[in-house]
Amino acid sequence: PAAPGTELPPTHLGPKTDTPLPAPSKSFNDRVGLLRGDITSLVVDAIVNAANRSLLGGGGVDGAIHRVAGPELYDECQQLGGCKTGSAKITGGYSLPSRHVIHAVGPIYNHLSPDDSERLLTGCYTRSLELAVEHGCKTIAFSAISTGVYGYPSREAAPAALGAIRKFLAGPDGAKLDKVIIVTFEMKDQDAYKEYIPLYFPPS
Ligand code: AR6
Repeated sequence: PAAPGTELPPTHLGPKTDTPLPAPSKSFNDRVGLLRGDITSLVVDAIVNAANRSLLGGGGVDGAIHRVAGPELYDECQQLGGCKTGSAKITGGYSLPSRHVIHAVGPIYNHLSPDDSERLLTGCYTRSLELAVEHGCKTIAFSAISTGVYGYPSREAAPAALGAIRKFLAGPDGAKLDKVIIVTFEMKDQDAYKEYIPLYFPPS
């Protein structure tokens, strides 16, 4: 069993319906957790969507989030005027159990140099964390931005994401967040995070 204090707080996570949510696999310290499952079922202050520049929906996790949130999410997204790659915008969560959705636009891996991709992916994580704090969020759950249709290799995306999260948590606003949850869907991303989380967030 995990050491006391390393479990995800049960009040912050739970299935929306009676579909069982997989148990948190492991939390590597008290503020960063890894979970494999459907991000649309999480009861958190904000979930982070892997969107595109139009912010008007699509496939993958974006499609799943819009399906569960309902048409009001699309209506709000239409007012936002899109979003630049490497940045993010925030909306309400509507019929989702999460209070907000942060729509981050990751890089399309093959369109850019690895350095530019990394800079833009890092920007998605940093901007999402800033937006969460600006809106009073204490708990935030990230999808594995760009690792699906956008083709970012999971073993390169995980360290970029973790580096940005660690830098933010160590920075001036880091204490404002109680929990950052990384939500994976496919084993390749779960495996990458299992490998890298202990390096970026060593167990205390
Ligand atoms: N919960 C959590 N993660 C999920 C879920 C889910 N329900 N469904 C998929 N994933 P992708 P991208 C994971 O392709 O690569 C869309 O069409 C998935 O396994 O959704 O950033 C947008 O509109 C992967 O690890 O996003 C854009 O056009 C991760 O979510 C484009 O795809 C991201 O995969 C963005 O591509």
